[in-house]
Amino acid sequence: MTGLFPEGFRWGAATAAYQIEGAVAAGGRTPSIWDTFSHTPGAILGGDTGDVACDHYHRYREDVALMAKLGLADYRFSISWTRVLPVDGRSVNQAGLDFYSELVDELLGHGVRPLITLYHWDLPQYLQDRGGWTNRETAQRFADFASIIAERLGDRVPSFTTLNEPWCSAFLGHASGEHAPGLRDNAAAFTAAHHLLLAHGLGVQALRAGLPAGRDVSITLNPAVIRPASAAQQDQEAAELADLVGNRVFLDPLFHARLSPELVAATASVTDWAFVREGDLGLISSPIDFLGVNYYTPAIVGRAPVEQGNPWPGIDGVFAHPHTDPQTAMGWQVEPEGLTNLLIALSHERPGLPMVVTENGSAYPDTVDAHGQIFDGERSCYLRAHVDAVAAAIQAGVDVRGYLVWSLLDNFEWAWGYSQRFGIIHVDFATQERRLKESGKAYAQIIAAHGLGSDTPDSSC
Ligand code: IFM
Repeated sequence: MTGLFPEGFRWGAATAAYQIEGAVAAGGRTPSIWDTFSHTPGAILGGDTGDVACDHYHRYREDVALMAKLGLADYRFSISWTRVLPVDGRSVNQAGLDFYSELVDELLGHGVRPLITLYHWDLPQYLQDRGGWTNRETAQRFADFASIIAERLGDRVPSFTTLNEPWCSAFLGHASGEHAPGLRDNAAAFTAAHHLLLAHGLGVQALRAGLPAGRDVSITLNPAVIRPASAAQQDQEAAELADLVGNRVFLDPLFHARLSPELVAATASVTDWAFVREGDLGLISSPIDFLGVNYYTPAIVGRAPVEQGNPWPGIDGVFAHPHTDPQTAMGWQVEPEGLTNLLIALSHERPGLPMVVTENGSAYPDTVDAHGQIFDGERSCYLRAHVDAVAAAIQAGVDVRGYLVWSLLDNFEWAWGYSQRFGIIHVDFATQERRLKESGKAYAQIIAAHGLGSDTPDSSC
């Protein structure tokens, strides 16, 4: 497909602070919940931590030069909250701000537009010590943080995202315990989900108040593309429940200023939703400029537990089933049409709201050959197929404004540690050497052709 991407469509790449920065004690930074969690024995595969990660904190100039070489128009990164507010959430740490300010200048100097995500999961540990996202006060603290970033970086940064994938923060962090802070408490997960949304709403207000005119404000979700494991009634029911807990929990407050009555009924034995106060839903549904959409794979769910299937976080009696081939190294089914369908469905959810694919990518076990080359054909194929899927959504009339590949660099993949490589740039974690993978070259061609042009052959896909 070619010629299907509108003129202003933007190509980029995404990362997150804890996954790449390292330098966890540099410049006055203090621990976040991910520092604590990754140092908890048994929490992370191989005992890995983000202590060093890609050492991007010290190597950002090299990384920005690579972005420019790829031809990226946009670079989405997140801010480490405890670099900027290391102690009490109020005294600003100039050294932390300087790092991001210099990064922004470096990007602009290379013609790459900086897109900031305020919260990509690394809550200050000092806030977790007071209840974290189960404490309503955390939402206000987030808004304070948003004001500071708007004031200090808003002069040069055109686009701000409040939260990345609040489903993961709420449900992987508080229900399944796979992510920091590692709780297994369904009630806490719903409380956290609401306070994250409240943080978003207060954050939107703070950003609008502190930013110059013309800046974009958004949130990034990872809506679940859910399919029942079979046509059986009980699996259909499982899919409906997973949709409530995976999607409606965020979409209804954000886009319809209401709680889903079906969700409230389905969770009646877990929570009474008393943490939702008057005025909250109005704040949460504050207008945004675009919706960030992250997509990797569909979710197949059923009522019966299956071998290698995990319980669906947040609700009892629903199980995620293992995926069928083709799969990535994460065991995630490759299904590009899931992205097309998701974008179409979201365009009906909130007609007129533009979207940006803020993350999409794949992990494969790369090898570096004797010449230092990484032939990651599967990743290139995944990339092409998903770019095509975005083109199909645009052709169907969806207003998609950009595509950001996950990820720029191989990095710390949360509970999976360094075992999973998502980068289009290979990182040797022993030497920190960066090498452009074949998929990186393929992406550079896609960017140069503004889509899948004739100079981006399908190779062996
Ligand atoms: O690495 C993560 C990222 O931090 C959030 N979205 C999904 C990616 C792959 O798991």
